[in-house]
Amino acid sequence: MKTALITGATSGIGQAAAIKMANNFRLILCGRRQPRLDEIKNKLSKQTEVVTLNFDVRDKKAVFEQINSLPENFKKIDVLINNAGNAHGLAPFQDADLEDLEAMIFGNTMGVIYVTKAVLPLMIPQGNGHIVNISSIAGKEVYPNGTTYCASKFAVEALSKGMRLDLLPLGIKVTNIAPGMVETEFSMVRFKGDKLKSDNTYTGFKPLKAKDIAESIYFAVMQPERVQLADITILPKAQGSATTVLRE
Ligand code: NDP
Ligand code: 8X3
Repeated sequence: MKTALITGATSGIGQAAAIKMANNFRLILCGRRQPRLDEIKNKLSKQTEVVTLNFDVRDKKAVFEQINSLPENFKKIDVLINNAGNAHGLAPFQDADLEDLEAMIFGNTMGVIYVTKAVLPLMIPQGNGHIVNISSIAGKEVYPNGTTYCASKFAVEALSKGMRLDLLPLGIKVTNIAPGMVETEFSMVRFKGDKLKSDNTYTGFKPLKAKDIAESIYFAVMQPERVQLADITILPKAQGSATTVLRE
């Protein structure tokens, strides 16, 4: 059975991907909230072998230490899902909190770089593998007040394209998935726990559910070896662009 490492497996898209992929993969599930990691491990261990790793993707040392500490029987990784990430704040660039901007660039962009660099030595020897990077509609379009979140996801888009080129001779496929609005813990994090602002993000239309994105992740990784899905953009039916949403 193949082994998949999923970052951000404690909620939202990453957790839904873990649940979906437990059918066909041994799982390495990563996040910072240990009780959540324990909970999902307990649940999915009935279906497959699961190990958890607790690290902040912004912490280069922790990323490498944790991934290198995997038990020997988990040291061949076939699939990497770079999903961990969040938006922090929604404000004009000139007013945005610098620490929020750092959290997005270091988490959403450097996190993908650190985790991928740590995983590749465990993937390359097999002569094949698959990396799925979770970007966003914010990686395709820049919208007001989202400048640095968008920059962090534009970088993910470039990383996906560049990795696809550089990893080609190594037999490693790269899929970029760019969701529109998905109702997860994302807006609670973006608005720092302000439930009203978070709820308002999703009122008046049907947003995507985390499991909708998990279906596409699973579809991408279950393709025949010869097939490389390069880029998938997934929007709610009511969303036409990053900022165009048809609300009732
Ligand atoms: P959630 O807030 O529900 O989940 C985010 C996940 O990322 C959590 O498991 C969290 O785990 C983990 N995470 C966040 N920051 C870090 C960090 N610094 N180190 C380690 N883990 C981290 O949001 P989503 O499921 O919606 O987001 C998943 C991905 O999808 C993100 O990359 C996001 O940008 C992207 N996305 C989301 C969209 C949406 O509308 N929801 C749309 C497009 C893309 P923990 O807190 O335990 O560390
Ligand atoms: C999350 C979707 O539109 O809030 O990446 O940026 S959006």
